[in-house]
Amino acid sequence: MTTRAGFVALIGEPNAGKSTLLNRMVGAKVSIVTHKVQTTRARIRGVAMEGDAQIVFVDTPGLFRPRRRLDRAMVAAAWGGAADADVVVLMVEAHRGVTSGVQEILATLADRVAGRPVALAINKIDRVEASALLGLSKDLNDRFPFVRTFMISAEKGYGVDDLREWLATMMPEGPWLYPEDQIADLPLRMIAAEITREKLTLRLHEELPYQLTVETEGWEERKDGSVRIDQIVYVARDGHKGILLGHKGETIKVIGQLARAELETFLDRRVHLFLQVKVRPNWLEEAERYSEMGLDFSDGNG
Ligand SMILES: Nc1nc2c(ncn2[C@@H]2O[C@H](COP(=O)(O)OP(=O)(O)O)[C@@H](O)[C@H]2O)c(=O)[nH]1
Ligand SMILES: [Mg+2]
Repeated sequence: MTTRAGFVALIGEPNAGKSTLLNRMVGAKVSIVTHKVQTTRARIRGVAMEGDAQIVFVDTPGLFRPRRRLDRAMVAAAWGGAADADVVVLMVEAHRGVTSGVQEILATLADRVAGRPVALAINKIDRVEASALLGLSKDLNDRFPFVRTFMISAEKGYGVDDLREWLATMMPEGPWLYPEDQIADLPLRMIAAEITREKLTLRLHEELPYQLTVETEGWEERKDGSVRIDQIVYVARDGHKGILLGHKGETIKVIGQLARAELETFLDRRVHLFLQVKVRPNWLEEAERYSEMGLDFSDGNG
């Protein structure tokens, strides 16, 4: 049997649906998804099998105009993912079309991918009339030599099988990179931190989700088969800590319950989750916080 294996980088503006597509391809939730932009911070890999091919999807933080150090490190991780991949898939939202953000991505895409094939995936086709898609596809293909165009809905699953089958044919011949049953290449402690961060992001408003980070401090397997997980939520300000805790600690309690429930499903066992909130005014400038997120601190120099 000839096996194939390679990397596919999913790139696009924040909220394009990259994490949703990765999760669907993998068949499990390995990357967190929210309706808010810039949810994904690090490069997350998910592994999908298609016939004899192993496709390693690399979810990336969105490409946008970075302002803060964290933003710059995220954008660098995203472009880094594209440069390392065998195939790049640019995701564009059907209902938003060729935004200025998409134009900015297209402006440097050719240089960044250095000859690697780039496919276009017009996503969220469930949100538009079919008749609008042809024009958008033509417009985008006039702007960049995409090797293929797919119309998909990552959320509903439309067109996703076609995309995966085509990607499989594009993978170079070679041995599989991961065991056949592995779906993600992210340490469990990091996935656990991401799950909590998703619940925080969904629950908290405005800037707060972008100003916090979650780290798994302790992971203790217990004799009864359960696991005790200790996590720290770092926030930048006292006021943020207050909001996060809520009246009599109600907010953090609810978030902890939601995160624990999802962790139990994900790990398939009982979980005792302990969340601690710490104020660290400077965490956005601390190298260690970046390595915990899987980002390169120096990429944020700018
Ligand atoms: N209607 C619709 N919504 C989608 C689709 N794919 C993703 N979304 C939603 O778009 C938002 C952003 O998705 P996400 O995967 O986090 O985007 P990312 O920032 O590119 O990783 C979430 O609310 C998703 O549920 C789709 O095909 N159709
Ligand atoms: Mg994402």
